[in-house]
Amino acid sequence: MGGGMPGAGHGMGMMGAGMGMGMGMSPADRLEMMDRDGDGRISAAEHAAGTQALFNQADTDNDGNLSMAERAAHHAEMMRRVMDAD
Ligand SMILES: [Ca+2]
Ligand SMILES: [Ca+2]
Repeated sequence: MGGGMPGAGHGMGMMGAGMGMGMGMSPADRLEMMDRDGDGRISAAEHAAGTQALFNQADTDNDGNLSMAERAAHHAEMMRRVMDAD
């Protein structure tokens, strides 16, 4: 992962060493992740950035498109994380 993410200079990735991969994330956690300025609300810009980050995560071959397989894989990964949370 990483590399080739234009404009992702700060924000996601730097915050909190404990979060991310492997931990089950509740929807609230995900919102919190998107809420970069921590005001408890997701602005359009924050939403766009969060969506872009998710897109980049799902676009594993970084061709700028989500194939059916990539979407399925990403969805499965999300489900797996949710299921793993215990
Ligand atoms: Ca906010
Ligand atoms: Ca792709």
